[in-house]
Amino acid sequence: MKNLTRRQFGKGAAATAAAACAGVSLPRLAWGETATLSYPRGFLWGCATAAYQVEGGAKDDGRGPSIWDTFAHTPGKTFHGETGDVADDSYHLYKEDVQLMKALGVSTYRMSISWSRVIPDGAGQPNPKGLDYYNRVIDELLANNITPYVTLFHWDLPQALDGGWQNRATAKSFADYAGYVTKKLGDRVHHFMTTNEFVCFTDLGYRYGQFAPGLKLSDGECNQIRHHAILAHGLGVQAIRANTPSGTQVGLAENAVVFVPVIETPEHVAAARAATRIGNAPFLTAVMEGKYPNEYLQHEGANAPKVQEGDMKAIGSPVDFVGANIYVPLYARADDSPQGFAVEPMPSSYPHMYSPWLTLGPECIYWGVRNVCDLWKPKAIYITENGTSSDDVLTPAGRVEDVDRIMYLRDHLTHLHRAVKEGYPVQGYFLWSLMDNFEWADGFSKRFGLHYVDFKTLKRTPKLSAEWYKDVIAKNAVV
Ligand code: GBH
Repeated sequence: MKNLTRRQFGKGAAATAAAACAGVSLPRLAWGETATLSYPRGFLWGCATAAYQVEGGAKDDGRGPSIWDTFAHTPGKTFHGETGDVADDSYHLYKEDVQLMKALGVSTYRMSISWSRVIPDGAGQPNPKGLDYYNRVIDELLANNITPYVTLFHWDLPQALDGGWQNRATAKSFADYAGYVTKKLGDRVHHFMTTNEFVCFTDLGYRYGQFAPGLKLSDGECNQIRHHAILAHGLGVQAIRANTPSGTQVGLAENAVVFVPVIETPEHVAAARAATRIGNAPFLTAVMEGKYPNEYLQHEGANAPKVQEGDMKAIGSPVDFVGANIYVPLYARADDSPQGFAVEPMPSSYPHMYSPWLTLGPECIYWGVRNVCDLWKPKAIYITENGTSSDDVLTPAGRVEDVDRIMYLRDHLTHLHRAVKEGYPVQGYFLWSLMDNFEWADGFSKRFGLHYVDFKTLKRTPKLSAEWYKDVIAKNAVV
């Protein structure tokens, strides 16, 4: 009798049991050979950071204040009143940071631009010295064969913009800024993301007050702010296209809520997909469909956003890729409700990483990709962030043994491999983060880096997870 191929072997328990009964010897790997999960050739391995979290240099060379400077300097808003005034001082140490990346072997770096460094008042007069910093960083990356992926807005809104995201004019100012910067950088940068994580700079900033500007407005006001945010994205896409060479890839980085089917059966899979569409209605769904789902508008009723002629068309401007920031799952199941799904409450015993919100469930990275691709068929998708905090301790020997971070990353990359293998167009993975940095309201109390940063001396030390990621990149595989 013929040996089963490894593929047939994979077909399941029934085949295996049948083969065992028939006394068939199954092919095995040679001793010492390992069954690694290889990624495709050309898969992009990278790291991510954001301007306010790493740069410091808050007042250098004419940078204007952002709402995060104001918020962090307001007593009681961040952990121990910590601010991004100095952070990792990447403003001065960027060459060292590029060498950290080079040592890891990453081929790409996702960074963001501080709007108020480039246009201190948010609108009007640019500050060439601010732009020069980004020219230097980009040239240094390219000289080291690292491809920059640039986010234009990662929450640090210029303080001077009247009314912030409450003001519709901010969307237009963003588009002007996006057009200006991409025109200057577009000769060397070919991948731009407009905004990072709508919900964080709208709801968390204006509805729940946890993030800058720290307001607690009403649902209706918040819906309008969300609308201005996605409008900024859409007008931004148009401005970038108008100012960059054809072929420039434009997308966004979004932390769409990831719904995982409780059990992988057709009805629960469909429920998770439907939940993805409705659960992200004001953000990614509106962007990908150029329309708010009726369910959302009906649900919000009088609180629904006021939409002007042409807004939805701009919002739905085609993107070249979706960037997905994926950290945590939510579980969905099919039910008899009109919407056809229910979201499971998380039991109090559900495990999490060092940050309480970082609940485990590494299959979220697979379902995040699959739901988005099945719903909207983007041409390309990147994991623009994934990573974890850990209670890292630098030993006297100068080591950080962050085995919990390695566990988290290994599990996620194992599940991401499934998406790649099934043919979803996953082009790359950006690990959050290159180094410990200013973790917003958590200040410096939550470390997400592959490199430990001593925030007094600014010395960077690779953690065990950096060695681990370097090995993944070298093998282009997860073991
Ligand atoms: C991303 O946000 C950000 O893009 C990045 O800047 C950040 O450093 C990184 O992840 C790690 O957090 O304290 O329970 O109120 C991830 C989404 C939204 C997760 C805000 C934490 C606060 C939850 N974040 N959320 S809680």
